[in-house]
Amino acid sequence: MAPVVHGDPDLRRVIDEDREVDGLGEHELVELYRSLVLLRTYDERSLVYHRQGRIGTYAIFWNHEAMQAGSAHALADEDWIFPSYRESAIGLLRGIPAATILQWWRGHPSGWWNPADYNVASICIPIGTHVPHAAGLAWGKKLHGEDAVAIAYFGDGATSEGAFHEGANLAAVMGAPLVLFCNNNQWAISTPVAAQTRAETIAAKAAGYGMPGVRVDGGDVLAVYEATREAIERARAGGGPTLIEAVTYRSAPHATADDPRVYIDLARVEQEKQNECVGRYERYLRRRGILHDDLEADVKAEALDTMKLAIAAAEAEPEPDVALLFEHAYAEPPASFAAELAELRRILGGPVG
Ligand SMILES: Cc1ncc(C[n+]2csc(CCOP(=O)(O)OP(=O)(O)O)c2C)c(N)n1
Ligand SMILES: [Mg+2]
Repeated sequence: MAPVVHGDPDLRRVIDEDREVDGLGEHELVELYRSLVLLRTYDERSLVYHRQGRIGTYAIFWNHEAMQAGSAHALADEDWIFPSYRESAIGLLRGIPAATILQWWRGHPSGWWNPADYNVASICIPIGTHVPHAAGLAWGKKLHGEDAVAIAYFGDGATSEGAFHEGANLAAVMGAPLVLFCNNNQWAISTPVAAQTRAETIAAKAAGYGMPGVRVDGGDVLAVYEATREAIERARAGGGPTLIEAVTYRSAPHATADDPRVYIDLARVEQEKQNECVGRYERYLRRRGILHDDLEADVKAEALDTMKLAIAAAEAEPEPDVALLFEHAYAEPPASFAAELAELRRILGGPVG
């Protein structure tokens, strides 16, 4: 696949064309900015918390915020979100407390939520396995005569998985109200997208399922919003699923356990950083006279406060009992479990029993 460069005519853009988006007034534009900044702050603080040993391995989503906020803002409250690990914090935009998501990355049981409370499914680590879940939920909503739409987020690598194919095909055949949102950051850990598929684009795969496929600049929050809104409207009107390919270039390590310097194009990363999605939107808002220094400072301070309170709340929760490791797998646990739990307690210095 040829590298995506500025001015690529295939990619939908709004910011670089200095267009306006119908239906987005000043209030909505500022709310979108708040969401972008909240996600950026969550991500940057999480990297620090990881380095400080306060959360576990973390999947960085720096410069993926425009794809997440832009698409999430196009949804109605009744619509369902199916995130992958890359969108771990997208639930913030649905009111899930930041402390809950931090607890998820800490492996704490309070890091799980009831999906029906927020219409946000569990964060999916196995690549692509949530695509059939989203297709099934969307189809179910249609069968019940409900208006809700589902959106499933996944990466370029996920489109090589059987689960992606099964979910996309099922959704198309059943006319399920689903948006398949691919963040094409051009890497699946160290596998480049050119080694992932012979298809010219990810969006081109949509033809094989008989659904529309659209390509959008993944660093342009407004273009992502506009493309997703169209896909959602089509789905809600009975037009079935759409595959959206949002194109970007991964400009951070895959996760905190990765060192991409041995495989990534560092010059390209530098180029991406110069044009990262939050700054790009800020410049757009400033050109339109909507953003000024005071507002920017307020929004950033608010997001930082949210994170400070969240990590404090997460760390204030008592450690879960280690017995949890042995629970919920068997109706009748094997006899060896009792001995193993006792040994674990002895090693950890806790109460025996
Ligand atoms: C079924 C499955 N196979 C392998 C892995 C290991 N794995 C974790 S992330 C990843 C790369 C996924 O790349 P992509 O779909 O492009 O998403 P990105 O991480 O770039 O957002 C792989 C192979 C996994 N989590 N699940
Ligand atoms: Mg990828």
